[in-house]
Amino acid sequence: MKTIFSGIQPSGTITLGNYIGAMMQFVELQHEYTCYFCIVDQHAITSPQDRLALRKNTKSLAAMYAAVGIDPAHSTLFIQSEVPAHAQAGWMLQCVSYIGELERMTQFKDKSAGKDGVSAGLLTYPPLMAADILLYKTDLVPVGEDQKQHLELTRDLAERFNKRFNDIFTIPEVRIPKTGARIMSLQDPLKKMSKSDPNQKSYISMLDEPGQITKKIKSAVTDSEGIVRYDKENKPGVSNLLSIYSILSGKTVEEIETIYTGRGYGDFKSDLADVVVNHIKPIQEKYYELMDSKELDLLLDEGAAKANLAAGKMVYKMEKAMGLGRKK
Ligand code: ATP
Ligand code: LTN
Repeated sequence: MKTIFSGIQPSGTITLGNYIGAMMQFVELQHEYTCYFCIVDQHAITSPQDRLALRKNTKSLAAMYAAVGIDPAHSTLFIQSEVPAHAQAGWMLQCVSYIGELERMTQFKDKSAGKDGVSAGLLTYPPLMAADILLYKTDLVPVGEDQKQHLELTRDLAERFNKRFNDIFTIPEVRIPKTGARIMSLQDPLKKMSKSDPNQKSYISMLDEPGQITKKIKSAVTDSEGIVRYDKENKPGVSNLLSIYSILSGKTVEEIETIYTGRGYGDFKSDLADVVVNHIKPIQEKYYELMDSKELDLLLDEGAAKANLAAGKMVYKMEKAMGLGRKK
């Protein structure tokens, strides 16, 4: 069986963008692959985090992974900082990365733009991500569109390491969903929906209550044409809502356009709110059940044990290849 690895940062509550772009793929793929899903808390601290909030978000993300359907019978779910091999491999891969290529990463440019006190960790974020992936001999990495560049760098680093030291890494492929790879902000449809956006109206959290969801969708930015029609270039707001509607309802965009012919945005938005609420409701129920149980800790303990075993072996190989310590 081929292997999948993916990670999500516990940097806030999961959004509908994370769910559609990443988690929906995970659930679908877990039956066909050996899967590792990670809560990348070491990536989250590349931007300032409140200690208690980070802990809470870490547990919450674990519960959300399980609530959407990540099944421990098929997938290994674990916390990055509980597997020291990630930091060890991350350091080794930093030493084969060039500062120039890290400075060219658009996520680094976006997150550091205009900020004082940008951490060195924000710059060296990609080699840690490469470590996450390469430690497990990963074949496929399901992510949203925004992570494509990081995946290209991961492949470059793996090839460079293989050539320079020893041929130990599998070169991973990226998997980006055909639709929903980039769910946009409800307030600025030219920006991606992001859980660390200071404007809460810009995203739907997977834990929002029905009333909040309806309010956020009703205030989503559209245009003045008044026609429900997919046109990403000229109607980015409506097109984004159409994508969400289509993915969560299983109807094609054309079918939805037909339903709303001759009707305004009001009806469309109100039905979309129902679609989102009905889709999220069972996930939320499962989530709250898990948050109250001891199941999560057991699941994460088991996940960390399995991940440590696999990742420890690869760190050994990396250190040996580079000549670290006394490994022969
Ligand atoms: P942050 O805002 O803290 O940087 P984020 O919301 O962008 O976080 P990540 O933890 O960086 O989320 O991403 C987790 C996964 O969700 C990644 O695979 C990423 O590609 C995907 N993802 C994030 N935002 C979106 C989006 N708006 N549409 C589709 N996929 C997304
Ligand atoms: N960089 C990713 C999160 C992430 C990840 C990974 C994704 C960290 N390590 C390994 C896939 C594979 C992000 O910001 N979304």
